[in-house]
Amino acid sequence: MRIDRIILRHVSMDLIHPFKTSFGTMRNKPFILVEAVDRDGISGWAESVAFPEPSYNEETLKTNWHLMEQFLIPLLQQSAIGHPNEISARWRHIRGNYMAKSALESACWDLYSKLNGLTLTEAIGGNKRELDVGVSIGIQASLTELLEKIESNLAKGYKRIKIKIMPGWDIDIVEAVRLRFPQIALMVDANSAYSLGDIDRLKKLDEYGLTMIEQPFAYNDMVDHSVLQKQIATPVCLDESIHSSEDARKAIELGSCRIINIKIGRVGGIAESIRLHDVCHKAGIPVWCGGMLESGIGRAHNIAISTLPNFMFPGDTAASSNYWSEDIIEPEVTIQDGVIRVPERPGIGFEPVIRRIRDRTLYEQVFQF
Ligand code: OSB
Ligand code: MG
Repeated sequence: MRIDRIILRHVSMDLIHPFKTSFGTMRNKPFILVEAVDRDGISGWAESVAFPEPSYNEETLKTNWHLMEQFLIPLLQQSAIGHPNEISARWRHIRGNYMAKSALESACWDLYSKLNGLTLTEAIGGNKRELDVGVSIGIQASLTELLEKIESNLAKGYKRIKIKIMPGWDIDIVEAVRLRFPQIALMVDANSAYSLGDIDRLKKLDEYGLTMIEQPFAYNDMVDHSVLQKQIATPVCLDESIHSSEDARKAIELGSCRIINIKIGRVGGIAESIRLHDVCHKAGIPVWCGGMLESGIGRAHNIAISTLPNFMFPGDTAASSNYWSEDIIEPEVTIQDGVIRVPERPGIGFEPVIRRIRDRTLYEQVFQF
């Protein structure tokens, strides 16, 4: 792969509905779009999933830009890249900053796939043609609104409902949802809103037949999660706490979880996501694909990674229309009867629409190779 230039764009998209989690409310989604252009003018695309504030993890849109500009892009400029699997070795000495690394690496995966006439799914080694899809529903202003939202998402076909919880919006809410929808696949995500002192409260969630409880404790904890997992039957799923295949190995050894949510950005890229997937597969720990309110471009990468065999639950890979009045790709991501058809065209399989991207771009910078 001979990269001619990398273009970073600060893009901002308005969400149709505000999305509230235990750490805050998002009304729009500013993010960095990465375009890696090769010498023949072919482009590989990806996005950084870092938010503007360091609330989900310590990264932000600006720290990602800084890392890419000052450290990561210069490392890519040093010499030609063979296979995208080689990329993470170039920045082995740079700690953390997973989302910044992932955005550049993922754009190279798309470019590599296109240059070799492969779908990203084929390049990754995935083999599913269709994926079951779930939806993540933020904290609502009232229980009535939550129940309505669940109802409309079930009508759209989503195969699993995830609701966000936090202290004061948890047991009673889950009980009411269960009463109204006794049979649905239901799970909760706390985004680290609890601590070990809340363990008795969390144990009550065991009564509602939840598919899993995602990240109840601190974003950097594995020990307290293992205490909880030993006391409940519902699987604990780790999200924020896992940044690598090594983290997964340790969490599994400690018994901190029975399921892991993989987000490509959180673990530093596609190559590391595959390694993490493989570690979990060997250990009998199923994984599934989380989401970060991505545009269609990030969503396309999520679809491709979800085709690996140990992705065993519907992902948070909802349709474009769940987030945006107009996405920046053609065709948009659609679901039918709760299923996404994996695209069959080269690379990410969706075409970025330059005009729509330009309309939403606040700032851009070109790095000539
Ligand atoms: O923890 O999975 C999460 C959104 C923002 C930040 C963190 C999370 C989420 C979601 C939404 O759950 C997933 C999506 O629909 O993209
Ligand atoms: Mg989560």
